[in-house]
Amino acid sequence: MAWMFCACWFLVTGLIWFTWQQKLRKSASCQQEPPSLPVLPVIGSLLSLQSPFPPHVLFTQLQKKYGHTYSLMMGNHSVIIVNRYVEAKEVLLKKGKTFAGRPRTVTTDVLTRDGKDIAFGDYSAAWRFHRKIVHGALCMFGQGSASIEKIICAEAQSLCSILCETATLDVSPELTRAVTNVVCSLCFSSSYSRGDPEFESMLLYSQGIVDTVAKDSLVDIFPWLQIFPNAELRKLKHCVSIRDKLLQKKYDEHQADYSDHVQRDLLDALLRAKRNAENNNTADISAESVGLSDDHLLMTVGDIFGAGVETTTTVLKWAIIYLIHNPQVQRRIQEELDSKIGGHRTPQLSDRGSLPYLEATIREVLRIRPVAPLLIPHVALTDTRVGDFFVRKGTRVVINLWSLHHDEKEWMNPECFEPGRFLNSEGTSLNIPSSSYLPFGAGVRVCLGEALAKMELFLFLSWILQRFTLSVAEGHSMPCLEGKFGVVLQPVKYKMNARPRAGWEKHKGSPC
Ligand code: PLO
Repeated sequence: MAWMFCACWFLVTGLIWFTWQQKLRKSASCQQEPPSLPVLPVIGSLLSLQSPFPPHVLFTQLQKKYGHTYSLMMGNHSVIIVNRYVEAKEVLLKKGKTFAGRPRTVTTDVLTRDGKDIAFGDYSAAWRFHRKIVHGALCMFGQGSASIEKIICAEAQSLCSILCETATLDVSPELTRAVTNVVCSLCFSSSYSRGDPEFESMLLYSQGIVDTVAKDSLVDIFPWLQIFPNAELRKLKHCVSIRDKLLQKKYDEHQADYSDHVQRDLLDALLRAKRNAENNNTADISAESVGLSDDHLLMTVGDIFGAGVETTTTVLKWAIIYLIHNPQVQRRIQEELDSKIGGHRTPQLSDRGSLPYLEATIREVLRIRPVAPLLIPHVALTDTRVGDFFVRKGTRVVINLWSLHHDEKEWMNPECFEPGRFLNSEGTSLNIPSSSYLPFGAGVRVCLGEALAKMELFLFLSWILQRFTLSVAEGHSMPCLEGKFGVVLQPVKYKMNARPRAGWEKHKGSPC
């Protein structure tokens, strides 16, 4: 009896203390804080987040009750959800540096050796230096480089040959291989052929990581849960260890035959930056202090490799799904390809300006199914404001890109797939009809691979649609339009049919 009394007493005083603390916090700031979802001690707002819908959809719906900017508690972390572009741009662009922090979570720490990468690493001088180097290296080997176009086209050619051989297939592994080979050439000057066991193992570990990392699982909200057996965390650690072995192997090979005189790829460029920093040790910047330790380099290459593969493959899969659902869009792209390129040569990057409908379709795919619908959470590095609301230092800020891209005030029928919305009324030139569109994020943490991704999307889709008409595989249902929520919004597996277009064989004498 006595212990029950004690427990009740603790519970009641605990609750009173908690409510009082919350009130104190609010009144101390004397500032208007965003409306908040109900908060309970320990679990925070978890009960209000129970929903059959994925988080980005739930956060969009919650606006009706709490307004476009509201707050909630994830365990003991305060989180602000931003659903409108005005505030999103304030966070990402106007106050980009103030909001450039990243939260540390259990799963991202496992993936990145405690944030020693660029995507999940916290903001610091070392981070800025590191990012600058990667940006420079990507510029050198990526955008604008004729060789990257050649590499993408070679992969597009080999993908088309496979589509010819096997008309009906789950295209996902082949798309992934094509995209992986582009990133592999860029990072490591290597590529995978069909059935390569290293590639098969990469497919498995990468999916394992996407399934388990950075999706606000309980262990990320309550880190103390790590002390209990946790199957997801075990799977993540296993997949990360396989990935790390692969990265380490590439790293060792590159170090073994590194030369100051030739820069074969991005890893060489990073190694050179590291060596330069080491040689400059007389100055007060050491390789370690500027964030170029072996760990940092490995994790950054892991970022570029992981992001380069998972994001572009995901967009290509969504593009194919929407083309299957909208054969009229597919026909119009093909008409454009026929009239602007014809059947005597294959598409190239310089055709981008003359294929506005295809470009508009790519933009629409990125709008309707953004790769990362909640981006990666930001953290306020000082006390600041979003709109009229006060934001305390350390608050996490989630930009709900899904809300921005489906905002009815900004987009007519946002649920409809309508590439024409990105064209002028004559359909001849491209535009961006609303500011509520940020598929690659914005500001200090904007996606580093945007230019490369756009080149790949354009070339792969134009090559495929010049030769094939895509439809649902016979006997299968239409591919699902709902995504599987995770660090990237992946489509559910589907089977498609690729039918060579009439007349293609006549003109070409190529594999089809
Ligand atoms: C994808 C699985 C890989 O094995 C590891 C990896 C590294 C970088 C991550 C990427 C994953 C998912 C997409 C991310 C990217 C960094 C930036 C990108 C999160 C987890 C996005 C969309 O922001």
